[in-house]
Amino acid sequence: MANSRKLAAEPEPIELDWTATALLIIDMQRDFMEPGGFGETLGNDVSQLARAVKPIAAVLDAARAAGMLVIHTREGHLPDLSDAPPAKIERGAPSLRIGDPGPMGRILIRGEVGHDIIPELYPIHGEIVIDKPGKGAFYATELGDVLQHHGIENLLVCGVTTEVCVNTTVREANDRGYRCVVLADGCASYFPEFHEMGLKMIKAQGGIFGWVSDSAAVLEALS
Ligand code: TIU
Repeated sequence: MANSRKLAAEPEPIELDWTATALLIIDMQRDFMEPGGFGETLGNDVSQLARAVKPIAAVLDAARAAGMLVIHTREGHLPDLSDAPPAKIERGAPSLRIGDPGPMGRILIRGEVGHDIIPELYPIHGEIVIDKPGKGAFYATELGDVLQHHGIENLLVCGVTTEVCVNTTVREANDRGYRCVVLADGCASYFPEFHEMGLKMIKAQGGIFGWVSDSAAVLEALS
């Protein structure tokens, strides 16, 4: 395979054609990462997610240097909430619901400060940003068309949270035929035990949904 490199991963190393591989960074938004956003209003300790930022930044730098396709996603809704199902808005007992005004603007609404990507990982010119209304990045988005257009077969996946939007997206991608390698230290959850089990679910049964690797392995493979 031209341009292929072996990446250390579980349940086994994987040979990837880097020209057909994209870095997919899931929902590294202020609404999930910082106090006053959607994550905190759900009752979560947002400081649990900070550990993923540096590993993602290192991989993002390497991917940019290698000319790899970089795709960022953002979960959120239109200001009129027409793409937010009542079942999603009504769920649970958050202190602020989707669309309510919070300290970083309206909760999980496109165009608000809280909806945007954290400064450390901010997209640069030429990188793709996919706005998604759901947990999975394929549902009601152009992601499938974008990947097909760029000839992508493999995804390096990182972001938050491990068991929600990362897991949902990896399952969607796996069913669409993409090889998904999830970067363990580039993901995080508000619940450390869900992070651990979320990764185990992906790589169990011979890699039933994909592979699990880490930032150091990607940096090594790209060097
Ligand atoms: N609540 C939670 O863990 N996650 C989400 O609502 N969205 C994402 O994971 N991005």
